[in-house]
Amino acid sequence: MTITITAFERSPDGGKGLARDTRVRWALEEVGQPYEVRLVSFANMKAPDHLAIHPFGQIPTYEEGSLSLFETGSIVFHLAEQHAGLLPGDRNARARAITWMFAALNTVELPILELTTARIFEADNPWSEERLPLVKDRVRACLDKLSARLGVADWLDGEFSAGDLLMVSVLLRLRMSGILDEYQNLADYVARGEARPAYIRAFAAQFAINAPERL
Ligand code: GTB
Repeated sequence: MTITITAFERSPDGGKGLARDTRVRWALEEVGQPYEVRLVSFANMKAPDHLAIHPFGQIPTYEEGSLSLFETGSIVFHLAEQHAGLLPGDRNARARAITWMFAALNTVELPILELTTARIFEADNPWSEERLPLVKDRVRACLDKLSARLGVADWLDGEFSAGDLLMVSVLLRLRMSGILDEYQNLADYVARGEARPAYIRAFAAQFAINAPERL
């Protein structure tokens, strides 16, 4: 059955791979599933056809036969359940990998999103400069613990899993801020993720659409 995902017609990041379709593409590549992409404009995203699939009018979405999904966590989980390669077979190891998926999206992504908001959307406010260090420190408080837990391991819990896929995707957003480089083991962890052939294919596919020279 054909899998179709949605992505920005023009990602505001100009192909840096930061829009959330990249993590879905990465998961699809990890499990070896071919997919098609329907590109949507900001106006399309808020139109009834798209809202029927994504109630919040966002990307990415996932369609496969009669199944439509939204939320990257749910899409990656669905792929990981349906295909080998993203979750371990052992029951407990599988539950721990799923826990890392939630940790990436519920614990680590939140302060990172807050930092993006502070750096980009609040930058013009008179209080922005005063607030930014506080927001950065909240990111560091989270990374201190993540870095301590990862230690010298390659991945968060044994083999690479959907938990690592989401954690690396979330951490990638920090690169521009310089904070990731304060944690050598996390910077290396992200680099390991980016070096995976599946990630390279996913990145190239989104770059082909969003590269500045195409726009
Ligand atoms: N929780 C949802 C999920 O995980 O799927 C969040 C989905 C989401 O925020 N989608 C964004 C979107 O559709 C795109 S990824 N935004 C349009 C809207 O809400 O109207 C967020 C994003 C946007 C831009 C960049 N960028 O330019 O760097 C990076 C990430």
